[in-house]
Amino acid sequence: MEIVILVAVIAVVLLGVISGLVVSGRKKKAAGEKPESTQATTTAPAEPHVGEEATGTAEAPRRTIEEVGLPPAEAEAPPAPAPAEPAIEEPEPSAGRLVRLRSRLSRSQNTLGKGLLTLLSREHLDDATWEEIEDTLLSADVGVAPTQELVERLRERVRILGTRTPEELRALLRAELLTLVGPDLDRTVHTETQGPVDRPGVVLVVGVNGTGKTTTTGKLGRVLVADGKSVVLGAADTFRAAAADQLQTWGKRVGARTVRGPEAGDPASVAFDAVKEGTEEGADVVLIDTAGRLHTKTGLMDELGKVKRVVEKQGPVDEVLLVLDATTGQNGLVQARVFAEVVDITGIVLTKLDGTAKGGIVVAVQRELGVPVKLVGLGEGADDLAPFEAEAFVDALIGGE
Ligand SMILES: Nc1nc2c(ncn2[C@@H]2O[C@H](COP(=O)(O)OP(=O)(O)O)[C@@H](O)[C@H]2O)c(=O)[nH]1
Ligand SMILES: [Mg+2]
Repeated sequence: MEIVILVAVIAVVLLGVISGLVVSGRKKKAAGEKPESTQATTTAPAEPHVGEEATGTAEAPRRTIEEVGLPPAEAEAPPAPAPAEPAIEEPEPSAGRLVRLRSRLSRSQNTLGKGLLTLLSREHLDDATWEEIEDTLLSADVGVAPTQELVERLRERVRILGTRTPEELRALLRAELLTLVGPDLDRTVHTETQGPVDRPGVVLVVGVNGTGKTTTTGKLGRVLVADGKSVVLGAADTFRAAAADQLQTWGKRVGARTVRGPEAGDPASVAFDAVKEGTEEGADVVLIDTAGRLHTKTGLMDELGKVKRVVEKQGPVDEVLLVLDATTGQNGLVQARVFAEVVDITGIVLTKLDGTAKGGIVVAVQRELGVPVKLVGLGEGADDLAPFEAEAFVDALIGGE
């Protein structure tokens, strides 16, 4: 019996010794510099084959457990900062942007001014030349009625002028184009509440998908923040989650909060909530981005009309901006007409004027709607939205100085 107990004790002691050895072996492996090379400790270092990198670890002098420093404990490291929120940007002020961005405009535009000046400089301005002038204006999207008016006035003034120097012609054309564009129209974007009520100004942004509504809403938010205003964005384009994300991204960059609803939710209720929350938190302006599906006119009418009506339960909408892609020319005018029937447009934003758009569209769309162009988009950059200035625009049309 005692022998049995003795054998058992010996077995237990032996087991303990063996397991102790195994554990210390493992520790050494774990402390090795290259865990992937631990095989080298159990198998003879293989000769590297041709093309293989010799790891060298097998030759490295063994270190004792005391020599091996503990790997820096991750738990002790200061908690990694949450994925860094991008720093809030300080957008540049919007004053004078059109002058600064004029070169973008003139890239595609000044063919109009140059073409007209060349034609007007001809020795004999016969009917054929006047027709050419008319065609030049029409192909620059100026529109039929404004073109005829301009040609008539130019004919009259050139006749009175008699002989004409290039400088005189340039001044004459500049003055007439300016009259056409409307130097005295009120192009203020109304972002302030009318009247004594203390609530945010409300701006509704409408237009066909792809024209640049969300981008414009984001850029306008930046302009307002640069002017020291607090802005709340309403993502009332609820048809695609991506649309709300896109708006939210714009907002985050300048510290403007975005109110959004469930995907496929009711756009009008998101718009309502945005104004309500903006009012509660004392924001200066609420900008509401909408969806612009133009499947059916009645569908659009129902939806946009409802958005506006629902927002108006809390007070009037101060500005309704229609966003038009300037490169779509006459097509844009057709869209403009449809939208104008649905909501009272108070201002036009012409986007993509930096591209192949023709400047005449400014004249045509103002005529069509009787509403001024208030802002122009001159690129995809965050600060590429400029307040429209008639003089700077006409100078860009005529080109050079
Ligand atoms: N070149 C240029 N691209 C623009 C301008 N405004 C918007 N875009 C681009 O047009 C595309 C559609 O814009 P988005 O705001 O999503 O249109 P939405 O569907 O009306 O909301 C995007 O790729 C924008 O970057 C502009 O002024 N110039
Ligand atoms: Mg959009």
